[in-house]
Amino acid sequence: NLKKFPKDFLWGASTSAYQVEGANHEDGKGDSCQDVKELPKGTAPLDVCADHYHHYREDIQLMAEMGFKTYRFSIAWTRILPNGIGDVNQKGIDHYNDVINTCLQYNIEPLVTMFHFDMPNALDEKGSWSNPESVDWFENYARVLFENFGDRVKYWLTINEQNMLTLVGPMIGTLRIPEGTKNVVKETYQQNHHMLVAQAKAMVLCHQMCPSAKIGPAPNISLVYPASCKPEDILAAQEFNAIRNWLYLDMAVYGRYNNLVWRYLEEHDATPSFAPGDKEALAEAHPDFIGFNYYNTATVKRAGLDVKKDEHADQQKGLSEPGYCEAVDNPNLVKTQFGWEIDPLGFRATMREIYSRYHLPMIVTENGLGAYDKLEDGKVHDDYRIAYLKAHIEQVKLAITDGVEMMGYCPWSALDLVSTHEGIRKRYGFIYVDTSDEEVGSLKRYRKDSFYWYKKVIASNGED
Ligand code: BGP
Repeated sequence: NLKKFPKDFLWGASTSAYQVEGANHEDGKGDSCQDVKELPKGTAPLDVCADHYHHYREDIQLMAEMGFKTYRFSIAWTRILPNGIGDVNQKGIDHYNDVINTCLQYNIEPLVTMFHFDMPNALDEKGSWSNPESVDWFENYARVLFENFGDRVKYWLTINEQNMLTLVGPMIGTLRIPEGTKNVVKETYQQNHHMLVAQAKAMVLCHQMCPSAKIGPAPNISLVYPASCKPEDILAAQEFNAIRNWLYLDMAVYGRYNNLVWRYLEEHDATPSFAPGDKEALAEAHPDFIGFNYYNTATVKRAGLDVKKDEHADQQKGLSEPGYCEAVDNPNLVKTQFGWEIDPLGFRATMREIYSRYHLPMIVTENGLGAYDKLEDGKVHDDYRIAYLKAHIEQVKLAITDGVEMMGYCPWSALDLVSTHEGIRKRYGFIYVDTSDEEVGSLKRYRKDSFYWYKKVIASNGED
């Protein structure tokens, strides 16, 4: 007795500007923190990526062929405002106008992320999110976006994975901790506070300037499991759930800090300072829906102060919290080629939990399998990706049957692009892009097996 996907369910897929566009010095674009960061050895440079900047028409046409109802992409702040603030770059506006119009021409709703890991370098040099002015910088950028694109974009996402920026920002290359910082936790959570207020102001502004548009956050939400049924592990999992997940959604929806997080901040002498007006802005703002990225769950056991944070942890591998918990492998789950656990049932549990806490419509803004794909005779037989996505889509259906309001599903990624730290060899797309970490290839696009499979899924509205 499974319920059906709603008729207007937004099937699509996602990308982000700095990982897909390339052309990062073209048409007046300013540098972002990603353009100047030192890349891990052997990963593709970001000046080409999938060259979506020049291929977007062809790419959107392929998305239309798959039957996409939505395309989630991010706007590069530095194409619009090369220095983050100040002069607007008309060529950047023209570019995204054309991307948006091309989507609309194919009846694809643009789902636009305002900020996906790419702080303008000029603002990075002014301290990035550690500077209290960052709230105004972001609000100003949001205003320019709403002014220029608000007449056509119905769905906005504020900040991609703010929780990952806070937990592993230096690894992603986005959160900057000033040298000599004595209390790193305090500094980190002050920056996090600025992002939260910036997000709140952007939501308020969106509702004022574009009353028919909808806006929401896009954190990475994954349920945290206790490693055992020991009561202390249960408490540890609750605490890490609060630090990893609920802080961000409690703030976006209710405008207040989660009590367990506040206790953690107090213990680290790290409670953020509120500027005048912050409290009001946080209270006034409200999202229309919750966007969230899901790749897998996390599992923790209670641990003492001797536990170390893993400086090299990526977004999904173990994040331990000294004095609180240690990340452990879940022996019940298998892993991808890149060591990420695969947990479709955890996806349903996560959707249930988010909905029962916030009762807002939800859209999956990322979910997917990174793998080494092989192009042979113009084909990519990615049955492993089909299996992963199929298992997760089944869980969306089950969550809908549970009564969760699901608006859409946008796996990562529409086409192959550069991973946050593994190069282009870690591929996620439905569309194969002929290029590698070693050299720029023909950039020709190929339909993977998953392309044809997803097309059928969309055509049958998730019944096939
Ligand atoms: C998310 C990010 C994306 C994307 C994805 C896959 O955390 O929002 O930008 O890259 O993870 O991660 P990775 O590229 O590290 O495999």
